[in-house]
Amino acid sequence: MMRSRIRTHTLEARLEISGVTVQQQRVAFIVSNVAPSVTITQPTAGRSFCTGENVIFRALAGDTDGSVAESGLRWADGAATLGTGSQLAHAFATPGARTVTVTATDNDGATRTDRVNITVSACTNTAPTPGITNPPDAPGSGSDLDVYPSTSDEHGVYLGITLQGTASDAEDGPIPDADMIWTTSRADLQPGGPSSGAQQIGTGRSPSVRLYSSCGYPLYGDHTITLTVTDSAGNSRSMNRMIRVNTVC
Ligand SMILES: [Ca+2]
Ligand SMILES: [Ca+2]
Repeated sequence: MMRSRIRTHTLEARLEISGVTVQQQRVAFIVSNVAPSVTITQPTAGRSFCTGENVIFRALAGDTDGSVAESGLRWADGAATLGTGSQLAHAFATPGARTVTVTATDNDGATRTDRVNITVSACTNTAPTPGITNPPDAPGSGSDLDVYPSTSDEHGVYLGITLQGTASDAEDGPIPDADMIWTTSRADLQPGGPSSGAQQIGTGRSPSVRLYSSCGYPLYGDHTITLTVTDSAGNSRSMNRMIRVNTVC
């Protein structure tokens, strides 16, 4: 959903001879303001949560001819405002299907909205809790990690990183490494696996991975890294980090 704004400007031309105006013309023209972009990066669509559980919402916004302030990102559940900012924690009190929207408003008042559908249930066996300690969270910035690596191999420029995660569950205790799955959103950049969408890059608490980059605009090497942990009852939860792997093209 997008709403743009236009601004009207007036250009005036005047021909004067010896201080006397002999011709004068005004031209009105319209400059459009490009609407901002906004994408919900967390949670992924279709996820289910328990009542009373803190759900972390994250969004990435941009504007090619202006800017979107933190206060310009407004989260809502239907008509009810949940809060503002690029990251928001909210616990739903009642079960049911929810469509959560985030609306980005740029410095000229144009808006764009993204939405995510989630389900809130009254859980009996609670879901496990994932955590990512490397890279650490950097709320408010475009990426949690933004690097220009000098390492490369036959597949291109890559960042070598040891991801660090945690996972615990109220009923199970620590989650086994095999039930901690790491993926990247950029299968198109990674060797092997599928050519688009998400690709698994590791398992466990500290997988060492290579994240590749690209010269292709506008995505470059923007990886959304997701840790998904699953308990013995089949409940799963995810957490994301944004890693930008730049390359000089
Ligand atoms: Ca704009
Ligand atoms: Ca559990």
